[in-house]
Amino acid sequence: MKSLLIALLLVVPSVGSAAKPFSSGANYVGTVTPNGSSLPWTLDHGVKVFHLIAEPVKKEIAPGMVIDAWGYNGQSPGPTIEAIEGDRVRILVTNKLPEPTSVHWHGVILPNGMDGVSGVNQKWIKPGETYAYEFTLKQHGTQMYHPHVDDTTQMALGMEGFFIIHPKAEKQRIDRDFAIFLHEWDVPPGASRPNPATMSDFNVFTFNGRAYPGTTPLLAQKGERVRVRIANLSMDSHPIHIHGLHFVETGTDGGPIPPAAQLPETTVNVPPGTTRDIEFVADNPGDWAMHCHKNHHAMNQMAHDLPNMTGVDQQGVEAKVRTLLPGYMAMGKEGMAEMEEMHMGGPTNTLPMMAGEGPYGAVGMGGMFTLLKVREHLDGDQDPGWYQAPPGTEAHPVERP
Ligand SMILES: [Cu+2]
Repeated sequence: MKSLLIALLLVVPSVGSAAKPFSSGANYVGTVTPNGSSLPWTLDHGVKVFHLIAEPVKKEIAPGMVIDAWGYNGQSPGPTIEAIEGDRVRILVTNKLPEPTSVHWHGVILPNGMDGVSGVNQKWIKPGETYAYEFTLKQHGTQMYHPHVDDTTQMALGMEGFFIIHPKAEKQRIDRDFAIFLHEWDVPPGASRPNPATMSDFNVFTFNGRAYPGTTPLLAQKGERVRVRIANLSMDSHPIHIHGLHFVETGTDGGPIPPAAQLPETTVNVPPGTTRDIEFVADNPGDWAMHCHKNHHAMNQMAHDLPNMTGVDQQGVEAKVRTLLPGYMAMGKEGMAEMEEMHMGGPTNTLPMMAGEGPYGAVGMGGMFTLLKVREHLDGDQDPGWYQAPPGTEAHPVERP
């Protein structure tokens, strides 16, 4: 009986689960979207049916800050769509927004009428309506989905997601497959609604809608081959840097990069409107920083719009300002590192510019920052905690320089 049940479970097409929807029996691992999930599907006469619901979303950026975003199925970015090259897919899109929308399948080769540009390929999906998109996947790689109605508002508020098409069989063994969507927001300190009119002055930078210390680390076991897919529909490019190892860029939303053209790199620039796939062997145990290398993008809100006090002697000013603003603190003369340990109170619903606590003290980061944790052994998806450096392998103070 038990074996019959197991046989049935293997045969019956399963609804995708959040963690690894396609891992059983397939020639590849399912994609993990840290702080997100994959979209479940059902099978209708051989067609994989997905259902996206465009709707307002309460999104926690990190503990202490929730914004009023727009997204899909309660998430921003929306859930990751995973399918296989050759699949016939039907994607139902229900509009629960206060305005019309549509969905464009960025980089997917499909019939013109399925491309989702309102006015050009279809009518608006009005509030309350559901549209069906249906096409056969003729490629594999990392694609995206996003609206093509009122693009600036809808994407600025967080409407976007991965559309990952797995190959029928991976040419290269991949042990872990991660997907990270980049986004930048302008949320005035104390507010909860991002400003969609902002063109260049953003103050909240996120990996899958989370800013450090709200980002979940990426885990890998020593020797595993890891792929990270990175997508960007924001207004700026984001050079994403990983410490402790070298990687190669293996694909874009235009398809795989031939091996002869794969440059070794430590930073991959992800311009707006593109995806980048990188691969590496996790051969160096430790807690490795992974972050945007535009330094202000690895900081939170309060780092922005500050007067430049570096080197300014503020003696005497503090007392004078305190008569107007009780509790005012002069700072910044010797740089801003003191902020890392200060845990200052800001307006409510605002993230401190530098945050996080590590085994050696304040981490002092924010925004697009997370950790890649490489270990000899992992216990499933469980966070292994902080890396314990072997004795004699840490930087240390010395008596006589
Ligand atoms: Cu950046």
